[in-house]
Amino acid sequence: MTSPDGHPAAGADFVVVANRLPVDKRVQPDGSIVWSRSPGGLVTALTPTLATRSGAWVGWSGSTSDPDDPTPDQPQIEGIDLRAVPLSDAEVVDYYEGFSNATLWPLYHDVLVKPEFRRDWWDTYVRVNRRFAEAASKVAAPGAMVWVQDYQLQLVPAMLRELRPDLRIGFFLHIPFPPPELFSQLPWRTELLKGLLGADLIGFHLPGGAENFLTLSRRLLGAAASRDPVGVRTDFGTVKYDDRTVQVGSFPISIDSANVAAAAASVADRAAEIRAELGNPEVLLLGVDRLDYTKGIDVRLAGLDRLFAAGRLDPSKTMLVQLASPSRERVDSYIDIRNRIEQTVGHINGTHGTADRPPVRYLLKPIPRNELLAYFRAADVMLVTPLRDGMNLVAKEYLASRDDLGGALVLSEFTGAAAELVDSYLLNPYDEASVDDAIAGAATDPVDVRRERMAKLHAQVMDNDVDQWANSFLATLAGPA
Ligand code: ADQ
Repeated sequence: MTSPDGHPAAGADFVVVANRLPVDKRVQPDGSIVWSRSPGGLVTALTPTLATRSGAWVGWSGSTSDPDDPTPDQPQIEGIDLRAVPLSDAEVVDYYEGFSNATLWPLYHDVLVKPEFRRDWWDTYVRVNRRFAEAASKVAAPGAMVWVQDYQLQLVPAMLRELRPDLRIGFFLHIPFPPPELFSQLPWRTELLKGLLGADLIGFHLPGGAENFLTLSRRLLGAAASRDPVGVRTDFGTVKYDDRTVQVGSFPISIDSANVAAAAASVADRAAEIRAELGNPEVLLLGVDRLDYTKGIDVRLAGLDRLFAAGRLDPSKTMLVQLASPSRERVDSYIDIRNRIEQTVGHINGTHGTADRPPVRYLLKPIPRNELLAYFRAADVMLVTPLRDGMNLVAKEYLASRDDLGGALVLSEFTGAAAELVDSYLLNPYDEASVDDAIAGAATDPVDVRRERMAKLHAQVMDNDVDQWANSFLATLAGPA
């Protein structure tokens, strides 16, 4: 049933719009397809809200389809109304791998690699964003709340507002929002800002991102933008644009801490087994990342190489396990970083190892959830060394896993997480001495020093979980009661 102006009279009161649906596809040996819920924190955080409010989730299923195919993917899982947005192979190349991950991703991460600015990618980004906006407009009930996620969909808020001015629209950016000098490189910078300003509330992890956004709105659009700080966790400002007032704020994301802590405690035996399988090293270092040039896997490997060479760590007693999950494998800069990492691992093992005991173990594959938690529980030192990262959930997962108060966290200042996790071993990834000192300190400080730090960090993550993040964003979006 539709109302006179074409939108559904009945529909979802709460709609999440994200690049991906929260599902994984498996093709059975007989060719049939099975969908399972993917384990991300976002879906865990939003499931209760989606269930209580008649919610829907709009996104891409992850597999491409022929736009003329009469039977596109229709994934189904229990509890969430999924609305698949189809993408063709060519659109994945131009919208996802191209504009999202070879233009916006490097531009928003300090230009660590040179962003490519291509008109054809931009055109596809616009077209695909419109498709997402149309899908959301069809499923949202009158006056519904819609929450658009992340850098792949920055034009959706304005496109959706044009289709459905009755909606309450929120947007959250999961990656850093860059300083004006970098953002201004983008040939389509004003279009992108206007796209975001279609929202009623725009959220960033940190006040710095919000601040950059306010400055850019003022400079590029001449909008009246002001800052109204009310504390570190909720730092609000407003932009007046197009006869509307848009709220801007910071909402540091977190994880489902209690579930992670309970699941990690239940795999303590497996953690001991992992250490034994690795030959019971005196110090077990761990890295866990999507294989991405922003994550600084090369930074920690170079640090380890120097610490071995200088005799500050003993390669016969120290081991690094680096777990990397493959990511964006067809994008050139990802092929480059993979080659560099594999070469450095070979160099360290060849130089500092013995035939039966290479000091670095490197796995390039996704690790099942409980096994990953067992690794967290087994590690003496967790190495999180990005050159730039919006938040970094691995650091928080590690801390939640350590209710035994064992272990130590080495954390780059260039992560969003560093703003909250001030008791970790902080380092500047651009400063070799700082990298080496942080790793060596975390590996060799007295146990009581490390325990004291871990007690504070564990409590921090247990007290600030993803439910709070979602609730505070949605309460702000809903406005005063
Ligand atoms: P990501 O860049 O993907 O997220 P992150 O926040 O660290 O980075 O989350 C990665 C997730 O993948 C974690 O849940 C981690 O456990 C999992 N993972 C990593 N390596 C794995 C492996 N080898 N096997 C299995 N699982 C693995 C983006 C931003 C971040 C921001 C989040 C959320 O780049 O800065 O924290 O969104 O907003």
